[in-house]
Amino acid sequence: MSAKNPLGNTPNTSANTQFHGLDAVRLTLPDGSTAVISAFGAQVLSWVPAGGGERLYLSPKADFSGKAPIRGGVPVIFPQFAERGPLPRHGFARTAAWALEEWREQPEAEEGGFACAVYSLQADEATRALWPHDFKAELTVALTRDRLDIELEVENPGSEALEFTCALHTYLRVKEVENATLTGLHGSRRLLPGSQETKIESGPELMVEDEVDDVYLNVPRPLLLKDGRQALAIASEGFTDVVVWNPWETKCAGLPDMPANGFRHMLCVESAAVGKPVSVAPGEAWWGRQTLVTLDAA
Ligand code: TA6
Repeated sequence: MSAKNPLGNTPNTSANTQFHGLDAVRLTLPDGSTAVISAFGAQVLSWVPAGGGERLYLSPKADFSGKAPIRGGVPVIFPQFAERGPLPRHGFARTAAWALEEWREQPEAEEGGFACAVYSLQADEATRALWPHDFKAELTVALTRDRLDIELEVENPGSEALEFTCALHTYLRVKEVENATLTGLHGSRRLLPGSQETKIESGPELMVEDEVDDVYLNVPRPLLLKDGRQALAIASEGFTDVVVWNPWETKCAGLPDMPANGFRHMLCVESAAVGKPVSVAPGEAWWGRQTLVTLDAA
């Protein structure tokens, strides 16, 4: 699909492209930072900040057929998180063909430039068959030197309140998950598996040494993921909750689109609205944003 690009398409700048056979946009800044977003799922599949390496985990066994969810990057989970409702697991947005509305770049902007892409998805026969509601969703991905912003906006064009759960299911790449630490969740309430009860997280930092699949409610502050010399700040706006997931060895072995040791190189830290579904009044809109910023040691 071609979309508006007011600045034209010149070498070493952003471009419509193909990624593993899928229509995609590659955002590129003069400082070398890049991000790739596929129209299938409006899924960010790669993010390389200036002077650094890949920061998202994309499984080498991911399915790019355009018929199944892609394992890695940042799947957009909407309008249902996991199995919290009657829809297919994690809803339909991650397997939908989103429309590329626009992409643009301002390479001359201050601090190394700016590029962004905007995708949209609206109710059609297929979504109404699963979820009988009108909606218009927009996913905006903005790249600057050391920062990636991903924003999901959902409008309610209908005449009744629109309720949903959602997440940006971000697969962060780590060198070795057992050496990574995640700070910022202390004092937040963690939902106990299979119940509505919660427990206050008391540890100052989270280390992953086994399977983890936890929902933290109303997380009030940005998180920090440290992984050797790499560090990443993870901030959310609009999304109240955070989900942390690593399948560990046994569950990973049961995932046909993951290599056996894949769990060692990923940690999902998801900005989510899960504990309390989002409710959007007729004619109104909701948005949530996840911001990733590299703070790597020089
Ligand atoms: O967000 C965590 C989670 O809901 C886990 O329970 C885990 O199964 C993961 O998502 C991946 O789900 P998927 O359907 O992509 O295999």
